[in-house]
Amino acid sequence: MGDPPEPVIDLGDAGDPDRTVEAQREIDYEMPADRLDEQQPQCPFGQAGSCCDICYMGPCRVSDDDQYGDDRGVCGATPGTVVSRNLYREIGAGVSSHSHHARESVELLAEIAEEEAGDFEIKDEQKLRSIAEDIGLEADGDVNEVAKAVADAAMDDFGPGGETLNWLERMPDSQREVLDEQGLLPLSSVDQQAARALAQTHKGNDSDTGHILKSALEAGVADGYAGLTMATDLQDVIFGTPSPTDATAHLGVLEEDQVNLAVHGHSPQLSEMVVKAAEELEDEAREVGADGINLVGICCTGNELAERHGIPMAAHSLQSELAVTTGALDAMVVDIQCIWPGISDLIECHHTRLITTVDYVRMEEATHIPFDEETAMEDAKKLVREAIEGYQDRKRRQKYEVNIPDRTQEAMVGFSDSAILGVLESIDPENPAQPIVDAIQAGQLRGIVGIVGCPNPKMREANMTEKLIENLLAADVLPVVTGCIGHIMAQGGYLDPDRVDELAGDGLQELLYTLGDAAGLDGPLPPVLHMGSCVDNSRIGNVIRAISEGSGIPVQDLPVAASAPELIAEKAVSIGTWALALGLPLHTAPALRIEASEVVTETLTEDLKDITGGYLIQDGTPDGAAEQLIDALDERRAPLVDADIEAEAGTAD
Ligand code: BF8
Repeated sequence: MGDPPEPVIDLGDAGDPDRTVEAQREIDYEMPADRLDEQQPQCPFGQAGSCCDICYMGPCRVSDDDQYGDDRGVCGATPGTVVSRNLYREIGAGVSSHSHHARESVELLAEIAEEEAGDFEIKDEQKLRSIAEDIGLEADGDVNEVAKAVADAAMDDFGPGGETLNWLERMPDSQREVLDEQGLLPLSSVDQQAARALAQTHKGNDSDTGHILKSALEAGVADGYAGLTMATDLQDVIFGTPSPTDATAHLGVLEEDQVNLAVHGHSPQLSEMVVKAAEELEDEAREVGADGINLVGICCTGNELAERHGIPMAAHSLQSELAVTTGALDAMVVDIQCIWPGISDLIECHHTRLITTVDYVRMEEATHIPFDEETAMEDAKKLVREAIEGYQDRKRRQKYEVNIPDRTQEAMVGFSDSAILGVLESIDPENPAQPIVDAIQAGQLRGIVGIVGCPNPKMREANMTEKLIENLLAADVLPVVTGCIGHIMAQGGYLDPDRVDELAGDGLQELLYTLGDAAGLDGPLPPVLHMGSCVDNSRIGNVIRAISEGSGIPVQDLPVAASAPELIAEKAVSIGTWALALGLPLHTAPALRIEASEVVTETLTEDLKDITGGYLIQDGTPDGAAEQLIDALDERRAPLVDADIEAEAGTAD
């Protein structure tokens, strides 16, 4: 690490003169940004959330604002009904995706406990025991028995279960009490909660805007705990809890003379086994003339592999097609979520082998090789061998020149909640929350913002994420990032400790040096902390919980906020809803699709403050968003600083 990187240029920009992009144009394949242009003007009714297409009397356009439609649908639905119903459906899709993801880890843990999981094992026994304790189970004793009890409790959260989700025990106490008082705790089965989103919003069911929004919030809470937190918890138990490690980012990590194999998606079950298989088959690659196997990660799988193994982070999801256009990628193995269908078209013109592995995720033009936990190593080897054959194809009949961009950037990744709390604990072993509270009261730290989510071609050209984060850093706000934002940050050099002096305000600089020292680094922590994949947003929730419970300050009084500055996915909307339920100010860009309803807009931007403490900020500019987020942090910070001044005055008396 060291030299500042070149100015951030995004390979997804239509105007980018990058050679790889030129290669893409040669084959007359459109870039995401080109396709976005083709879609202009995009439907204003859809963007305002006014379009109701859930029955065949429509589609209707229903809005409080004349420009987006009439004031009633054919069935008499109001703008509030239509907008809240649309939003709830998005959240329902998000909670379905995340809880399904979590469930796979639950099933795997159950198999490990029964010693039926072949090549998988428990890597972090301590974390297993601490989860068991946290959710009220017996944490001592035989490790397989504890694992079985934890897996059973997790599986309960998918079935009829008890009164509420077991995993809600992982929520900060103060906020769980708030939600309980407000009647906002989710159903005891996350599967039911996801199905409820569809049943409740079917034509002719719930039309009460307030009630629909309440259910939507509950679904967000279910996502936060029986989706994100459960997934991260069990993944850490099975694959190990990340700690700070170095990784290299950007498409330049591809190697012309090696077998290049990209794993793309979200599930560590698959990618972790591919790591082992690639190590075992290194000789087979050499036998066909390659210098070795170069395993790289794309999107959240990229984050998962980087944070646990330092494996190169080749691309965020918006750059996944570009990885193929380099002509150097021999196989792309995908599992679940965020896999762009455009890749299918693209591989018709390239030697790259596109392989799907999960039954419910298929792609035209892809080969399907099922990945099964019971035959995991065997399956993973098949995948690696596909890549080795792909390499041979490339060397035999490369139609397009290999064109790997000359761009790489070093990054420090892997700041799991345990790693961060460990650093704080080394400063104050009695109370790890105290160093953060002290830094807030001393004016070193203005607040923390979790910056999460995706790279959206609508916002990429403006470098929305980078500029927002630069504004926050300069104002002594610490950004912690996950998901594809992690890739954007890694590629832009924001995860490089050497850039602290350049990017962070004076107070934050001091804090990062103190923390770096406590972490035993030879310098500061990086200006932006990479906390993992999108399910690892739960790690941000865990740090907030530890600070809140350790300091006795309720979550909604802490100067902490969330932002999805380039939101794309329904999953990101449900994560944002969880943040609102957790009591955080939440910024999104593009704006959530609620403009057509004054009631929904007012509820989420204002009224919610008195219900959960959270509220929505919508701003599509990095300066405006930063200003609003900083104002939100200052509003929460002021009473803490005043309390400190009063305490000091009291001591002086
Ligand atoms: O779950 S950040 S584009 S890869 S949705 Fe998808 Fe968005 Fe990337 Fe990970 Ni998250």
